[in-house]
Amino acid sequence: MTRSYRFPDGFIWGAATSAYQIEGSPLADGAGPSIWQRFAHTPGMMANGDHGDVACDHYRRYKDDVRLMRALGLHGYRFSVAWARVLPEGTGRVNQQGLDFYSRLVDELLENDIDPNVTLFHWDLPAALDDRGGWLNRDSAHWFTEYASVMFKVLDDRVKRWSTINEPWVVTDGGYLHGALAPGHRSKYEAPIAAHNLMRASGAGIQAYRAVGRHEIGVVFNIEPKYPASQRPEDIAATRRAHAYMNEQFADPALLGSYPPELKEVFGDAWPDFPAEDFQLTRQPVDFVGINYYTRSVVKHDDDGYPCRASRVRQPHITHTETDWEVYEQGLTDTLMWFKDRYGGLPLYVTENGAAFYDPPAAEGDVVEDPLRVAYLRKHLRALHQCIENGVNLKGYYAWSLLDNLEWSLGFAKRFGLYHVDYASLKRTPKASAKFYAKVIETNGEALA
Ligand code: PNW
Repeated sequence: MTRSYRFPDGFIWGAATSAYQIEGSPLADGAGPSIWQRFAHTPGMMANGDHGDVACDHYRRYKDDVRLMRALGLHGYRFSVAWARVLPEGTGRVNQQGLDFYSRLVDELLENDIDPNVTLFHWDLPAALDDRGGWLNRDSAHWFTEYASVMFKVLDDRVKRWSTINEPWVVTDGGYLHGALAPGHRSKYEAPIAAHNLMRASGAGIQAYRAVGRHEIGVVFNIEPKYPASQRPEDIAATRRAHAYMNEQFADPALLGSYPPELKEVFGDAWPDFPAEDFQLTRQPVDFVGINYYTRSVVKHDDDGYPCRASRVRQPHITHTETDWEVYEQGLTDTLMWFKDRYGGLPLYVTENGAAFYDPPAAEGDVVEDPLRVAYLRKHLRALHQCIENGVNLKGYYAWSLLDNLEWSLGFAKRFGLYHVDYASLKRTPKASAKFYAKVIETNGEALA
Protein backbone atom coordinates (compact mmCIF):
# COMPACT_ATOMS: atom_id res chain seq x y z
CA MET A 1 0.00 0.00 0.00
CA THR A 2 1.31 3.47 -0.77
CA ARG A 3 1.56 5.79 2.15
CA SER A 4 -0.76 8.79 2.50
CA TYR A 5 0.78 12.19 3.07
CA ARG A 6 -2.45 13.92 3.95
CA PHE A 7 -1.91 16.76 6.45
CA PRO A 8 -4.30 17.59 9.31
CA ASP A 9 -7.34 19.70 8.48
CA GLY A 10 -6.65 23.36 9.06
CA PHE A 11 -2.93 23.05 8.34
CA ILE A 12 -1.73 26.39 6.98
CA TRP A 13 0.08 26.28 3.65
CA GLY A 14 1.93 29.52 3.05
CA ALA A 15 4.88 31.34 1.55
CA ALA A 16 7.18 33.98 3.00
CA THR A 17 9.13 37.10 2.01
CA SER A 18 10.69 40.07 3.80
CA ALA A 19 10.41 43.81 3.22
CA TYR A 20 13.89 44.86 2.13
CA GLN A 21 14.28 41.79 -0.06
CA ILE A 22 11.24 42.43 -2.26
CA GLU A 23 9.68 45.87 -1.82
CA GLY A 24 11.98 48.35 -3.55
CA SER A 25 11.21 52.08 -3.19
CA PRO A 26 12.88 52.06 0.25
CA LEU A 27 12.61 55.84 0.70
CA ALA A 28 9.18 56.34 -0.89
CA ASP A 29 6.29 58.18 0.76
CA GLY A 30 8.26 59.58 3.68
CA ALA A 31 10.15 56.43 4.75
CA GLY A 32 13.45 56.85 6.58
CA PRO A 33 16.61 54.96 5.58
CA SER A 34 17.31 51.58 7.15
CA ILE A 35 20.67 50.01 7.92
CA TRP A 36 20.18 47.82 4.84
CA GLN A 37 19.65 50.85 2.64
CA ARG A 38 22.94 52.21 3.98
CA PHE A 39 24.85 48.94 3.85
CA ALA A 40 23.72 48.13 0.31
CA HIS A 41 25.02 51.50 -0.85
CA THR A 42 28.38 51.07 0.86
CA PRO A 43 30.87 50.08 -1.85
CA GLY A 44 32.08 46.50 -1.61
CA MET A 45 29.42 45.14 0.71
CA MET A 46 27.03 43.60 -1.83
CA ALA A 47 27.72 40.95 -4.47
CA ASN A 48 27.62 42.50 -7.93
CA GLY A 49 26.83 45.93 -6.41
CA ASP A 50 23.20 44.86 -5.98
CA HIS A 51 20.84 46.81 -3.70
CA GLY A 52 17.16 47.00 -2.77
CA ASP A 53 16.24 50.25 -4.55
CA VAL A 54 13.92 48.38 -6.91
CA ALA A 55 14.23 44.71 -5.89
CA CYS A 56 10.96 43.02 -7.02
CA ASP A 57 9.09 46.36 -6.99
CA HIS A 58 6.59 44.72 -4.68
CA TYR A 59 5.85 48.07 -3.03
CA ARG A 60 4.10 49.07 -6.24
CA ARG A 61 3.10 45.62 -7.55
CA TYR A 62 1.72 44.13 -4.35
CA LYS A 63 -1.70 43.54 -5.90
CA ASP A 64 -0.13 41.51 -8.72
CA ASP A 65 1.81 39.53 -6.13
CA VAL A 66 -1.31 38.75 -4.14
CA ARG A 67 -2.72 37.37 -7.39
CA LEU A 68 0.28 35.04 -7.62
CA MET A 69 -0.40 33.87 -4.07
CA ARG A 70 -3.97 33.23 -4.98
CA ALA A 71 -2.89 31.18 -8.00
CA LEU A 72 -0.89 28.99 -5.64
CA GLY A 73 -3.91 28.59 -3.38
CA LEU A 74 -1.97 29.89 -0.37
CA HIS A 75 -3.77 29.98 2.96
CA GLY A 76 -1.18 32.24 4.54
CA TYR A 77 1.44 34.81 3.60
CA ARG A 78 4.30 35.77 5.87
CA PHE A 79 5.83 39.20 5.23
CA SER A 80 7.70 41.77 7.27
CA VAL A 81 7.10 45.44 7.96
CA ALA A 82 9.88 47.93 7.24
CA TRP A 83 10.16 49.72 10.58
CA ALA A 84 11.56 52.88 8.95
CA ARG A 85 8.52 53.25 6.70
CA VAL A 86 6.34 53.49 9.79
CA LEU A 87 8.71 55.40 12.08
CA PRO A 88 11.26 57.13 9.82
CA GLU A 89 13.49 57.99 12.79
CA GLY A 90 12.80 54.65 14.48
CA THR A 91 10.94 56.25 17.39
CA GLY A 92 8.67 59.28 17.71
CA ARG A 93 6.94 60.55 14.60
CA VAL A 94 4.67 58.07 12.80
CA ASN A 95 4.56 58.21 9.00
CA GLN A 96 0.96 57.56 8.05
CA GLN A 97 1.79 56.80 4.40
CA GLY A 98 4.08 53.96 5.44
CA LEU A 99 1.41 52.48 7.68
CA ASP A 100 -1.15 52.79 4.90
CA PHE A 101 0.91 50.56 2.60
CA TYR A 102 0.77 47.66 5.05
CA SER A 103 -2.87 48.29 5.78
CA ARG A 104 -3.68 48.09 2.05
CA LEU A 105 -1.59 44.93 1.70
CA VAL A 106 -3.41 43.26 4.59
CA ASP A 107 -6.79 44.20 3.11
CA GLU A 108 -5.78 42.83 -0.27
CA LEU A 109 -4.70 39.55 1.35
CA LEU A 110 -7.92 39.20 3.31
CA GLU A 111 -10.03 39.88 0.24
CA ASN A 112 -8.24 36.92 -1.31
CA ASP A 113 -8.72 34.69 1.75
CA ILE A 114 -5.03 34.75 2.60
CA ASP A 115 -4.11 35.02 6.24
CA PRO A 116 -1.36 37.56 6.96
CA ASN A 117 1.49 36.54 9.27
CA VAL A 118 3.38 39.72 10.11
CA THR A 119 7.04 39.79 11.16
CA LEU A 120 7.89 43.03 12.90
CA PHE A 121 11.66 42.88 12.49
CA HIS A 122 13.34 41.17 9.57
CA TRP A 123 16.73 42.94 9.83
CA ASP A 124 16.04 46.43 8.39
CA LEU A 125 16.60 48.53 11.51
CA PRO A 126 15.99 52.26 10.99
CA ALA A 127 19.39 53.87 10.35
CA ALA A 128 18.56 56.57 12.93
CA LEU A 129 18.49 53.86 15.60
CA ASP A 130 21.81 52.45 14.48
CA ASP A 131 23.18 55.96 15.04
CA ARG A 132 22.01 55.57 18.64
CA GLY A 133 23.87 52.27 19.03
CA GLY A 134 21.38 49.93 17.39
CA TRP A 135 21.01 46.58 19.14
CA LEU A 136 23.97 47.38 21.39
CA ASN A 137 21.86 49.97 23.20
CA ARG A 138 19.69 48.52 25.97
CA ASP A 139 17.00 51.06 25.02
CA SER A 140 16.45 49.05 21.82
CA ALA A 141 13.85 46.99 23.71
CA HIS A 142 11.84 50.19 24.31
CA TRP A 143 12.28 51.39 20.74
CA PHE A 144 10.99 48.06 19.52
CA THR A 145 7.90 48.07 21.74
CA GLU A 146 7.08 51.62 20.70
CA TYR A 147 7.13 50.53 17.06
CA ALA A 148 5.38 47.19 17.70
CA SER A 149 2.60 48.95 19.60
CA VAL A 150 1.92 51.22 16.62
CA MET A 151 1.57 48.15 14.41
CA PHE A 152 -0.64 46.27 16.88
CA LYS A 153 -2.95 49.24 17.15
CA VAL A 154 -3.41 49.59 13.42
CA LEU A 155 -3.42 45.96 12.25
CA ASP A 156 -4.45 43.66 15.09
CA ASP A 157 -8.08 43.92 14.03
CA ARG A 158 -7.08 42.05 10.86
CA VAL A 159 -3.78 40.28 11.59
CA LYS A 160 -4.07 37.07 13.60
CA ARG A 161 -0.42 36.00 13.67
CA TRP A 162 2.51 38.19 14.66
CA SER A 163 6.22 37.47 15.02
CA THR A 164 8.61 39.76 16.87
CA ILE A 165 12.10 39.10 15.52
CA ASN A 166 13.24 37.01 12.56
CA GLU A 167 16.42 34.97 13.10
CA PRO A 168 18.29 36.86 15.79
CA TRP A 169 21.29 34.56 15.21
CA VAL A 170 21.77 35.81 11.65
CA VAL A 171 21.45 39.42 12.82
CA THR A 172 24.19 39.01 15.41
CA ASP A 173 26.51 36.56 13.64
CA GLY A 174 26.29 38.37 10.29
CA GLY A 175 25.77 41.92 11.53
CA TYR A 176 27.93 42.11 14.66
CA LEU A 177 30.44 39.24 14.62
CA HIS A 178 31.51 38.60 11.02
CA GLY A 179 30.36 41.84 9.41
CA ALA A 180 28.95 40.28 6.23
CA LEU A 181 25.48 41.73 6.89
CA ALA A 182 24.29 45.16 8.08
CA PRO A 183 25.45 46.98 10.16
CA GLY A 184 28.74 45.27 9.25
CA HIS A 185 30.50 45.15 12.63
CA ARG A 186 33.16 42.58 13.55
CA SER A 187 33.32 42.20 17.29
CA LYS A 188 33.23 39.24 19.62
CA TYR A 189 32.34 41.69 22.39
CA GLU A 190 29.36 43.18 20.62
CA ALA A 191 27.73 39.99 19.29
CA PRO A 192 26.44 38.58 22.62
CA ILE A 193 25.19 42.00 23.70
CA ALA A 194 23.26 42.50 20.46
CA ALA A 195 21.88 38.96 20.82
CA HIS A 196 20.73 39.60 24.36
CA ASN A 197 19.08 42.90 23.48
CA LEU A 198 17.27 41.30 20.53
CA MET A 199 15.80 38.74 22.91
CA ARG A 200 14.91 41.46 25.43
CA ALA A 201 13.19 43.36 22.62
CA SER A 202 11.30 40.27 21.53
CA GLY A 203 10.13 39.66 25.10
CA ALA A 204 9.16 43.30 25.56
CA GLY A 205 7.18 43.19 22.31
CA ILE A 206 5.31 40.10 23.45
CA GLN A 207 4.60 41.72 26.82
CA ALA A 208 3.22 44.82 25.07
CA TYR A 209 1.05 42.61 22.87
CA ARG A 210 -0.59 40.97 25.89
CA ALA A 211 -1.95 44.34 26.95
CA VAL A 212 -3.60 45.20 23.62
CA GLY A 213 -3.55 42.23 21.25
CA ARG A 214 -6.29 39.70 20.71
CA HIS A 215 -4.55 37.02 18.64
CA GLU A 216 -1.24 35.16 18.51
CA ILE A 217 2.35 36.27 18.82
CA GLY A 218 5.62 34.35 18.62
CA VAL A 219 9.25 34.61 17.60
CA VAL A 220 11.17 33.10 14.68
CA PHE A 221 14.48 31.22 14.98
CA ASN A 222 16.68 29.72 12.31
CA ILE A 223 17.65 26.30 13.59
CA GLU A 224 20.49 24.37 11.99
CA PRO A 225 21.07 21.01 13.65
CA LYS A 226 24.70 20.06 14.26
CA TYR A 227 26.07 16.53 13.90
CA PRO A 228 29.56 15.50 15.05
CA ALA A 229 31.96 14.50 12.28
CA SER A 230 33.25 11.65 14.45
CA GLN A 231 32.69 10.20 17.89
CA ARG A 232 35.96 11.72 19.13
CA PRO A 233 35.28 13.70 22.32
CA GLU A 234 36.76 16.89 20.85
CA ASP A 235 34.40 16.74 17.83
CA ILE A 236 31.45 16.10 20.11
CA ALA A 237 32.42 19.04 22.31
CA ALA A 238 32.84 21.28 19.22
CA THR A 239 29.39 20.21 18.03
CA ARG A 240 27.89 21.14 21.41
CA ARG A 241 29.48 24.60 21.22
CA ALA A 242 28.27 25.20 17.67
CA HIS A 243 24.76 24.11 18.61
CA ALA A 244 24.70 26.28 21.74
CA TYR A 245 25.98 29.27 19.75
CA MET A 246 23.62 29.04 16.79
CA ASN A 247 20.48 27.48 18.23
CA GLU A 248 20.24 27.58 22.03
CA GLN A 249 21.68 31.10 22.42
CA PHE A 250 18.31 32.44 21.27
CA ALA A 251 15.70 29.80 22.02
CA ASP A 252 16.95 29.24 25.59
CA PRO A 253 16.53 32.81 26.93
CA ALA A 254 13.14 33.03 25.19
CA LEU A 255 11.75 29.68 26.34
CA LEU A 256 13.83 28.62 29.37
CA GLY A 257 15.01 31.97 30.73
CA SER A 258 18.72 31.11 30.72
CA TYR A 259 21.78 30.65 28.52
CA PRO A 260 23.52 27.32 27.88
CA PRO A 261 26.90 27.06 29.69
CA GLU A 262 28.84 26.43 26.45
CA LEU A 263 28.48 30.10 25.51
CA LYS A 264 31.10 31.03 28.11
CA GLU A 265 33.52 28.68 26.33
CA VAL A 266 32.63 30.21 22.97
CA PHE A 267 32.95 33.87 23.97
CA GLY A 268 35.53 33.64 26.78
CA ASP A 269 36.12 37.03 28.38
CA ALA A 270 33.70 38.61 25.89
CA TRP A 271 30.76 36.86 27.56
CA PRO A 272 28.99 39.47 29.74
CA ASP A 273 27.31 39.02 33.11
CA PHE A 274 23.71 39.73 32.23
CA PRO A 275 21.38 41.05 34.97
CA ALA A 276 19.24 38.18 36.29
CA GLU A 277 16.04 40.22 35.98
CA ASP A 278 16.53 40.42 32.19
CA PHE A 279 15.45 36.82 31.90
CA GLN A 280 11.96 37.61 33.12
CA LEU A 281 11.70 39.90 30.12
CA THR A 282 13.22 37.49 27.60
CA ARG A 283 11.05 34.63 28.81
CA GLN A 284 7.54 35.78 27.92
CA PRO A 285 4.97 33.10 27.13
CA VAL A 286 4.66 32.74 23.35
CA ASP A 287 1.68 31.43 21.40
CA PHE A 288 3.92 29.68 18.88
CA VAL A 289 7.48 29.48 17.67
CA GLY A 290 8.44 29.86 14.03
CA ILE A 291 11.32 27.72 12.84
CA ASN A 292 13.29 28.49 9.70
CA TYR A 293 15.03 25.39 8.46
CA TYR A 294 17.35 25.19 5.46
CA THR A 295 20.18 22.78 6.17
CA ARG A 296 22.31 20.98 8.74
CA SER A 297 26.01 21.01 9.42
CA VAL A 298 28.50 18.30 10.25
CA VAL A 299 31.03 19.69 12.73
CA LYS A 300 34.61 18.97 13.74
CA HIS A 301 36.95 20.54 16.27
CA ASP A 302 39.07 23.26 14.66
CA ASP A 303 41.21 25.66 16.69
CA ASP A 304 40.94 28.23 13.87
CA GLY A 305 37.13 27.97 13.61
CA TYR A 306 35.64 31.26 14.78
CA PRO A 307 33.99 31.78 17.22
CA CYS A 308 33.24 28.19 18.34
CA ARG A 309 36.62 26.52 17.64
CA ALA A 310 34.60 24.36 15.30
CA SER A 311 34.25 24.10 11.56
CA ARG A 312 31.97 22.49 9.04
CA VAL A 313 32.95 19.28 7.29
CA ARG A 314 31.61 19.34 3.73
CA GLN A 315 29.81 16.14 2.73
CA PRO A 316 30.86 15.58 -0.89
CA HIS A 317 28.29 12.88 -1.66
CA ILE A 318 25.30 15.06 -0.73
CA THR A 319 23.56 17.56 -3.07
CA HIS A 320 24.35 21.18 -2.17
CA THR A 321 22.34 24.27 -3.09
CA GLU A 322 23.73 27.42 -4.70
CA THR A 323 24.39 28.83 -1.23
CA ASP A 324 26.43 25.67 -0.59
CA TRP A 325 23.92 24.27 1.86
CA GLU A 326 23.42 20.52 2.13
CA VAL A 327 20.02 19.18 1.13
CA TYR A 328 19.25 17.16 4.25
CA GLU A 329 15.59 16.67 5.08
CA GLN A 330 16.27 14.40 8.07
CA GLY A 331 17.63 17.56 9.71
CA LEU A 332 14.17 19.10 9.62
CA THR A 333 12.67 16.10 11.40
CA ASP A 334 15.52 16.08 13.92
CA THR A 335 15.11 19.83 14.50
CA LEU A 336 11.41 19.66 15.25
CA MET A 337 11.82 16.58 17.47
CA TRP A 338 14.68 18.26 19.36
CA PHE A 339 12.62 21.41 19.77
CA LYS A 340 9.68 19.49 21.20
CA ASP A 341 11.96 17.58 23.60
CA ARG A 342 13.81 20.61 24.87
CA TYR A 343 11.08 23.24 24.96
CA GLY A 344 7.86 21.25 25.22
CA GLY A 345 4.99 20.77 22.83
CA LEU A 346 4.19 24.38 22.00
CA PRO A 347 2.62 25.10 18.60
CA LEU A 348 5.21 25.37 15.84
CA TYR A 349 5.24 26.74 12.34
CA VAL A 350 7.95 26.20 9.79
CA THR A 351 8.16 29.88 8.86
CA GLU A 352 10.84 29.42 6.18
CA ASN A 353 12.21 26.50 4.17
CA GLY A 354 13.55 26.48 0.65
CA ALA A 355 16.58 26.36 -1.57
CA ALA A 356 18.59 28.43 -4.05
CA PHE A 357 19.31 26.62 -7.27
CA TYR A 358 20.33 27.77 -10.72
CA ASP A 359 17.14 27.88 -12.79
CA PRO A 360 17.57 27.73 -16.59
CA PRO A 361 15.71 30.44 -18.54
CA ALA A 362 12.31 29.52 -19.94
CA ALA A 363 10.87 30.33 -23.35
CA GLU A 364 8.04 32.89 -23.42
CA GLY A 365 4.90 31.38 -21.90
CA ASP A 366 6.69 28.36 -20.38
CA VAL A 367 7.24 27.54 -16.74
CA VAL A 368 10.81 27.66 -15.43
CA GLU A 369 11.93 24.07 -14.88
CA ASP A 370 13.49 23.69 -11.42
CA PRO A 371 13.56 19.96 -10.70
CA LEU A 372 16.03 20.31 -7.83
CA ARG A 373 13.75 22.73 -5.99
CA VAL A 374 10.75 20.42 -6.57
CA ALA A 375 12.75 17.53 -5.12
CA TYR A 376 13.85 19.68 -2.16
CA LEU A 377 10.26 20.67 -1.40
CA ARG A 378 8.93 17.15 -1.73
CA LYS A 379 11.55 15.71 0.62
CA HIS A 380 11.11 18.39 3.26
CA LEU A 381 7.33 18.24 3.19
CA ARG A 382 7.41 14.47 3.54
CA ALA A 383 9.73 14.92 6.52
CA LEU A 384 7.22 17.33 8.05
CA HIS A 385 4.43 14.85 7.63
CA GLN A 386 6.57 12.38 9.58
CA CYS A 387 7.00 14.96 12.36
CA ILE A 388 3.26 15.37 12.69
CA GLU A 389 2.89 11.59 12.94
CA ASN A 390 5.56 11.68 15.65
CA GLY A 391 3.47 14.11 17.66
CA VAL A 392 4.99 17.49 16.78
CA ASN A 393 2.38 20.21 17.19
CA LEU A 394 2.95 21.67 13.73
CA LYS A 395 0.38 24.19 12.53
CA GLY A 396 1.70 25.36 9.19
CA TYR A 397 4.45 25.76 6.64
CA TYR A 398 5.69 28.82 4.76
CA ALA A 399 7.90 28.20 1.73
CA TRP A 400 10.84 30.56 1.25
CA SER A 401 10.17 32.32 -0.95
CA LEU A 402 7.17 33.45 -2.95
CA LEU A 403 9.46 35.26 -5.39
CA ASP A 404 13.12 35.33 -6.29
CA ASN A 405 14.48 38.30 -4.35
CA LEU A 406 17.50 40.12 -2.94
CA GLU A 407 19.43 37.47 -1.04
CA TRP A 408 21.01 40.14 1.20
CA SER A 409 24.72 40.60 0.57
CA LEU A 410 24.70 37.70 -1.91
CA GLY A 411 22.57 39.84 -4.19
CA PHE A 412 19.99 38.75 -6.77
CA ALA A 413 22.03 35.85 -8.14
CA LYS A 414 20.80 33.39 -5.50
CA ARG A 415 17.22 32.56 -6.38
CA PHE A 416 14.89 31.00 -3.80
CA GLY A 417 11.56 31.81 -5.44
CA LEU A 418 8.59 29.69 -6.46
CA TYR A 419 8.18 32.44 -9.05
CA HIS A 420 11.08 33.50 -11.21
CA VAL A 421 11.67 37.26 -11.41
CA ASP A 422 13.30 38.85 -14.44
CA TYR A 423 15.06 41.82 -12.85
CA ALA A 424 15.14 43.79 -16.12
CA SER A 425 11.41 43.61 -16.89
CA LEU A 426 10.26 42.61 -13.37
CA LYS A 427 8.11 39.98 -14.99
CA ARG A 428 7.17 37.03 -12.75
CA THR A 429 7.11 33.51 -14.25
CA PRO A 430 5.96 30.43 -12.36
CA LYS A 431 8.53 27.72 -11.81
CA ALA A 432 7.65 24.02 -11.85
CA SER A 433 7.98 24.20 -8.04
CA ALA A 434 5.09 26.69 -7.95
CA LYS A 435 2.90 24.27 -9.87
CA PHE A 436 4.00 21.42 -7.64
CA TYR A 437 3.36 23.39 -4.45
CA ALA A 438 -0.09 24.43 -5.70
CA LYS A 439 -0.92 20.73 -6.14
CA VAL A 440 0.32 19.91 -2.65
CA ILE A 441 -1.88 22.67 -1.23
CA GLU A 442 -4.91 21.64 -3.26
CA THR A 443 -4.62 18.02 -2.09
CA ASN A 444 -3.56 18.94 1.47
CA GLY A 445 -0.37 16.94 1.02
CA GLU A 446 -1.62 13.96 -0.93
CA ALA A 447 0.31 15.05 -4.01
CA LEU A 448 3.50 14.25 -2.04
CA ALA A 449 2.92 10.52 -2.51
C1 PNW B 1 17.11 33.45 6.11
N1 PNW B 1 22.71 30.67 7.76
O1 PNW B 1 18.45 33.83 6.24
C2 PNW B 1 16.33 34.75 6.08
O2 PNW B 1 15.28 34.81 7.02
C3 PNW B 1 15.87 35.14 4.73
O3 PNW B 1 15.69 36.54 4.70
C4 PNW B 1 16.84 34.63 3.68
O4 PNW B 1 16.57 35.12 2.41
C5 PNW B 1 16.74 33.11 3.71
O5 PNW B 1 16.99 32.62 5.01
C6 PNW B 1 17.67 32.40 2.73
O6 PNW B 1 19.00 32.62 3.08
C7 PNW B 1 19.45 32.96 6.61
O7 PNW B 1 23.84 31.00 7.39
C8 PNW B 1 20.73 33.35 6.28
O8 PNW B 1 22.53 29.67 8.46
C9 PNW B 1 21.80 32.60 6.67
C10 PNW B 1 21.60 31.43 7.41
C11 PNW B 1 20.32 31.04 7.74
C12 PNW B 1 19.24 31.81 7.34
